Order: sequence, then C-alpha cells, then structure tokens
Amino acid sequence: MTAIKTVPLMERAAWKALKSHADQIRGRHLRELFAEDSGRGERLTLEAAGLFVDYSKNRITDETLRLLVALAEESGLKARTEAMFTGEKINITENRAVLHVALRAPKTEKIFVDGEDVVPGVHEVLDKMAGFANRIRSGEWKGHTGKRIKNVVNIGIGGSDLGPVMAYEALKYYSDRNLTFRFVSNVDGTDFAEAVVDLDPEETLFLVASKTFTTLETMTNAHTARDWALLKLKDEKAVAKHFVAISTNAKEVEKFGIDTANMFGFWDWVGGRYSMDSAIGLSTMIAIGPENFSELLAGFHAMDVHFRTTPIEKNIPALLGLLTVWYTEFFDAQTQAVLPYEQYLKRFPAYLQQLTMESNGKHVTLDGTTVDYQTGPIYWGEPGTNGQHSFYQLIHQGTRLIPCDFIGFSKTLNPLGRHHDMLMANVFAQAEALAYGKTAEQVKAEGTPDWLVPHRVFEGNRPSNTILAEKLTPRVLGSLVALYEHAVFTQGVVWNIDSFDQWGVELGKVLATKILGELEAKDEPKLAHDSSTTNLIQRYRKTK
Ligand code: G6Q
Repeated sequence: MTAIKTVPLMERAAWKALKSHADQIRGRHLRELFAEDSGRGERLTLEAAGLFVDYSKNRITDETLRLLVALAEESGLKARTEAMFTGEKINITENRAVLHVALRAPKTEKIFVDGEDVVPGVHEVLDKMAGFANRIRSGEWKGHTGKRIKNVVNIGIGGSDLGPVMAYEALKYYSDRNLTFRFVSNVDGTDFAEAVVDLDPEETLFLVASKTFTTLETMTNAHTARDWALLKLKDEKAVAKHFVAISTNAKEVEKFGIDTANMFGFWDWVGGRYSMDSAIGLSTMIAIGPENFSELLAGFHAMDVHFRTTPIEKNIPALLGLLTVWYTEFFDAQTQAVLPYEQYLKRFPAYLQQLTMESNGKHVTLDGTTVDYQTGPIYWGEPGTNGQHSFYQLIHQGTRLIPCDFIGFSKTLNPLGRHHDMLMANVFAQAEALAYGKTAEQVKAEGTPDWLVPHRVFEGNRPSNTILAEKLTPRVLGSLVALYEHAVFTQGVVWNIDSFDQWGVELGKVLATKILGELEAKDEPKLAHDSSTTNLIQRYRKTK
C-alpha cells in the first residue's frame, strides 16, 4: 500500500490543539451553546444519500469542528480513502484489498486489484443471484420431490449471518410473504432444531453461507441440515436441489457435495462484516427481489460517492467518525448507543456491533506499536421506545457519558392511528432532554420538596446525533449501513489501526478444538490446563 507518513496520534499538531481545546469545551453546556447561536440547530446539519443528520446536539463549537477536520487531514483520511477505493491492499496484516465499495459499483466503473478489473465479476455474480432468486420466488425452482420451495434457511455465522438477518428484518415489509426465512448461526443445536421444527424438508432450501467454508459452527450446522433433509428425502441427489453455497472456497463446497454450479462466489477483498451486499446477501435478494436489492446497492453507492467526494467538513460519515473519536479520546466515553426508532431495525444495533467492534477493537497501530490512546468504543442499542423503559435511565442520570445516535423516519411503513407521531415525538423529546436536562431551579419550581430535588435533577449536556430519513426503503438502508462503514473507516484512519483484520475472531476459531477432543475422549484424558479449566472439564465429563 502507499506509504502514508503517519505521525503518532498524540504528536499530531491537530491532536495537541484538540487536547487543550477539549479542556475548555468540557466546561461548556449545550444549553449555552444553543443560547449563543439561534441558528445552531439548522446550521449543524447535513444531508446526503437520503439521510438528514442533525449533529448540533454535540459538545462542539465551530473551532472543535475545524480541529477535528484538521486531525482527519493530518491523519491522511483523503489519501487513505482513495487507497481503499482504488483497491490498494490497505488490510496490511492479511495483505488484502478492502473493496466492499466495489460490490455496489455501477457496471461502468473500473476498480483494479492486482491488475484485474473486479467490477465485471461483481455484476456477473449479481446476475446469477438474480436469476436464482427469481426462480425461487416464481416457484420455477422445485425441490427434489417436485414441490415448490417455501422456506429458505440461511446457515452462517458472524459476517455471514448478522448482515442477512438484519437486512431481512429491516426490509421485511418488502419481502415475499409466501416465503419463510430462518437464520441458523449458533453451534448450539437448539438454534438449528428450533429453526426447522415446523419446516418440511421437501419445501426447504438451505443457503450455506461461509466465506471460508471451514467455519466450525457453519459446517456443523450444514452437515446437520444435510442429515435432516436426507432423513426424509432419502436420496443424495436431493442435496443439489436443497442446498446452495455462498463462498470463496469452491474446493470445500464441492467436498460438501454441493454442485459448484449452485455456488455463488465472492472474493478475499470482501471482509465478512462488509459482505451483506455480496452473494452473502442472497437470502435478502430472495426475500425482497432483485430490483429491491439493486435499490439497496444504489443506496450504498450513493453514500460511497458522498464519502469519497465530499470535503471532510461536509462529509457525514467522516464527521460522525470524528465525533466518536472526540468523545472516546477527550471525554472518556466508553460506549456509543445506537437507538433506532423503527421496529424493523431491531437487529441493526447487533449488526453494528460487529461492524464497529470487530473493525476497531485493536490495540496496535499499523506498524505494530501498542497504542497509547483508546480505540473502538463499545456499540450497543435497542429500538425506541422500548429502551426508554429500561436502560435510558443510565444515559440520562448515570455517571457515564454515552453519546447516542437516534434514527427515525418521517413516514412509517405501517400507518396506524397516532402511533407514528407518538414514536417520533419520543425521538425528539429524548434528544432534547439529554441535551438540556432539568436544573434544580426548574425542579423546585415544580413544587418538589428540597430533599427530592437532587434525585430529580438532570444534568443534561449529553450529546446525540439525530439521523432522519423519509421512509425505510432498501435504498435508505444501504445508505445507512454505508454511513457507519465509512464512519468506522474514518475512526480507524485517525487511530492508525487495521480496521479490516480480525485476529481475535481467528483465535476463537481454533481455541475450542483441543478442549472438544478432551470433552469427547472415551478414556479419562490427561489434562494440562489451569486448575479451574481442568475442574470444569472434569465436572462436565461427569455430568454430561
Ligand atoms: C467478519 C469475521 C467473522 C466471519 C465469520 C464467518 O468480518 O471475519 O464474523 O464473518 O467468522 O466466517 P465464514 O464466512 O468464513 O464462515
């Protein structure tokens, strides 16, 4: 990759300036910042790719923004962005390009990896997926016994599961309701057992989604699915009609017994957590149809173009990424809440957890030096208004600073009386209350007895972004996911880490293997663990 000269974070001029600037800002209240500038709520907003973002309720001034932009520039954000978009191997620890942006590039674009334009291959797979999805949706594709496919079960884990589940739930409104979709990820047999409990193998299609096609959980579930299907279908030939693979590993797919004609490929430059718009999205395409899937890709692409071409000060993903850096480094924020006021986005926070935490949960810089600052915060959340009745208490009155992203829509997909206005009233009220709080004077003026006043005071000054779109459509979902993808990228550039490897996940893939042998051994195994692990293994062996 291009050698981009990176000065250690804390030695960058903009960082030093931000550090002393933060000392002044910490003492300022959002109430004052709004009072000083009546246009703040209109000025500190941006709009692109179908999303309107109000970032005025952040503990920032124009000077903060100027310094954060300077930090991004000094960190080489623009050059690193170009390196990603042009297929340089920016995932240095795996020596891979990082090209999820190619998955949604129009046919006319050219993106080269090792001298080869990857865009035609992307569209070839998309066309193949569309042909297949249409055959399932129309009933043309029949199961082994001639019955129509009514159930689609995606078997995958991590990046091969979270995107498909999230997208299916998010876009359920647009899905074919004659088809049932299930998602099996956990190696806990309960996951598989419950997913198929009411399904007929003759009408069920399994999508085995695994980039490597070696992941223990997925392969175990896929073999169990094969046994389950063959128990009724009683003919090996049935596998071809009831199993397709989504993978980069044709050899392993063949070994499993899936005809590679029924394999949908992708490439090593697509990271698992960045793969929902690759063939990994086949379940999404079957659910919502190829046209809606193209809309989803168009939304991703619109945000890609915005991110690549817009100056940092007007660039939504860059600014949101920088704000996360601001709170993580200078306000000790440990977490970031994502609060969609949209029931269809119920899996969005879980999806984002992987995207953000697997990407930026790193402790060394690109050159292997241990960082002397914080990196990726913990992302979490639940849909509103549910969360308001549980954990919001801590956000309002707890001792920690938790920046929040509120996500809402002007129009609901399910208009029912006053429901939607009530929902949206809560978004605006929560963000306002977090920013403004309630002073002791206000509480007293309400007639609260003195002893109760401290309990009812809300400090306020709690930052949030509000992201609004007109309606939850496939296109808007694409823009929203791409917004977070590029915000995460921006953070990673400032922190100078590899946002695209996942050695922690790789570790998990091998850790259990040794112990599995010990759990299953017929004779008492010789255990060489610590006394706690040994004791637990022995207890399990006795009681299993
Ligand atoms: C994603 C991670 C991880 C991965 C799963 C599944 O970025 O690498 O979540 O997606 O471990 O891997 P396979 O698709 O290879 O089965």
